[in-house]
Amino acid sequence: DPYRIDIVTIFPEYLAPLGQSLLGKAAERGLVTIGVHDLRQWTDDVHRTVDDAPYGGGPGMVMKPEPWGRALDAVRPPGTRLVVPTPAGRLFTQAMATAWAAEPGLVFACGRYEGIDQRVADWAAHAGPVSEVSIGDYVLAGGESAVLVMVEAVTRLLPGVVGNRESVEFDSHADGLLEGPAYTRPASWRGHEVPPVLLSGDHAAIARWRRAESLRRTATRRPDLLARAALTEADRALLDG
Ligand code: 6GU
Repeated sequence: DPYRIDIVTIFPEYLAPLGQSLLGKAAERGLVTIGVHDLRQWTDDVHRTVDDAPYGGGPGMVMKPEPWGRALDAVRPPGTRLVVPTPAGRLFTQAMATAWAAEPGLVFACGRYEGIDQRVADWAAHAGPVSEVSIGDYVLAGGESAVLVMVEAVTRLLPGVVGNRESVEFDSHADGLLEGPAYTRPASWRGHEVPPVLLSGDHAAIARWRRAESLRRTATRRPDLLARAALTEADRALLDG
């Protein structure tokens, strides 16, 4: 069966890019099925109201629970993970993308304004796992662009979606480290040279050099990742050297 993704939003047009490029091809090939649903179809008033003022006062509006309850009753297969994008969530990681790609599918609930009434996520836990996640330490106007990011991260891990399996195994973050630099022809360009080891034909030396670049780059740019990475004695020697 194809991997099934359903997205509920008040801005379905925002998800149009999901029909493009890698994902569009995966859908055409029957590897993934994506449904985008307008939350307003589950409103019950003439104004199709989806939000209301927060209890306790304060700025902004909160999304009402009733349309969300009806939407999830309609689109969420029992047991399917519900992902709620929110800047107040746990940080989305490559490890989550890998775990989610091994499940049968996902449902995304996109909030706008000041978020969705908390009882929706709390209630939804009766029917399966619920993940409230953020894609980084900055604030977006809504969850739609975060869903584009997460859907791309998950679907490129599905069997058959990316042609070259190795390009997934050697990704930045796959081993907890950043990838080092990549080069192609010409060997000399505007006074900048390709590192000579890459032209040497010495595969062991190239592998050692790449590991050292990956470690050095991670130490400089993401010391937080390096602190968590499983390093060998050889890695420590490369870092010191
Ligand atoms: Cl998932 N949603 C919103 N609105 N802002 C964010 C975010 C999500 N992740 C980072 N900032």
